[in-house]
Amino acid sequence: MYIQWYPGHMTKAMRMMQDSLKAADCVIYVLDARVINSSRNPAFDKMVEGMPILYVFNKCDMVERADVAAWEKYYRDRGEICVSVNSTSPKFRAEVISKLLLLNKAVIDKYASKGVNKTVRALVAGVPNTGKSTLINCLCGSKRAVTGNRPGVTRGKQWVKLAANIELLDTPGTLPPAFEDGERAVRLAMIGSIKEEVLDIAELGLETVKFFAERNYKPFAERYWLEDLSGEPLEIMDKIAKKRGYLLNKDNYDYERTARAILDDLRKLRLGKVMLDKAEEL
Ligand SMILES: Nc1nc2c(ncn2[C@@H]2O[C@H](COP(=O)(O)OP(=O)(O)OP(=O)(O)O)[C@@H](O)[C@H]2O)c(=O)[nH]1
Ligand SMILES: [Mg+2]
Repeated sequence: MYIQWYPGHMTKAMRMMQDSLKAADCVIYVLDARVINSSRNPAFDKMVEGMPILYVFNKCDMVERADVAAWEKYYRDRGEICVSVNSTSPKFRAEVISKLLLLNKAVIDKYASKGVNKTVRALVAGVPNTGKSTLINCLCGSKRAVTGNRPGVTRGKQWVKLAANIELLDTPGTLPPAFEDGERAVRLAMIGSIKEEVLDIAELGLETVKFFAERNYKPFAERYWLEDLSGEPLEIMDKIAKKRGYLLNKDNYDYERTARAILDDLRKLRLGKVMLDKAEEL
């Protein structure tokens, strides 16, 4: 599936990011727990090389604990600092703040030795809709940043004071200027990080069916009363449309409606807690 969005818009966003990074001591890189690999942006990775980075696996309430634990191990084995959170709950606040301070310990201590109380400035980044603004609100304990369940909510930039010695910068979600890997784009589209306007929903639905069929994922078959997931993805899509009665007319199935139903089920966890990128598949 070929997905094309506005590269110009993203290039501008990345330029803005580069600018903001000059004022930042470190980065909070928010990854969606369902797509920990696909929600990394290779262009951004390059930009922040060498900076202290706290990886936040957000929306961990949407995946199984064991699946996200495998990713935590993968990151820790590589010497990275990461934390799994659900930003809609205040209970992860203290852990994120303590990891952030740990990440910046060297610089804080260096300033402290000169009697200076260093303010740590963290730039919060990630692909659209990963929960960057929600995380900031969670950390601040109040609604400081605008949030919403669609990509492209945050537009401008603003430093927010979290504590006497920590400031956070919310940034608009950014996608790589071009996708070298179609699979990455499809997975981001599946979870809702890519604007609908640039997507062929029926085709995305078909890719979603293919994803589950390739894994012979039982809860998917059960949800749509399918005996099995054999056959071509289009045949499976036909069966789902037929069972649901999604018809355009008596001879044609309504693929768009079928696709929307499948995507909605996936995003609302009616297919279970699905981790799309598994650590062991890397
Ligand atoms: N289940 C769940 N939902 C979350 C979590 N964090 C954020 N959300 C929801 O995800 C949606 C997107 O959150 P935002 O904070 O606006 O995301 P963002 O990364 O700032 O998005 P952009 O500004 O568009 O790039 C909202 O509907 C949030 O309520 C989480 O940990 N778990
Ligand atoms: Mg935002």
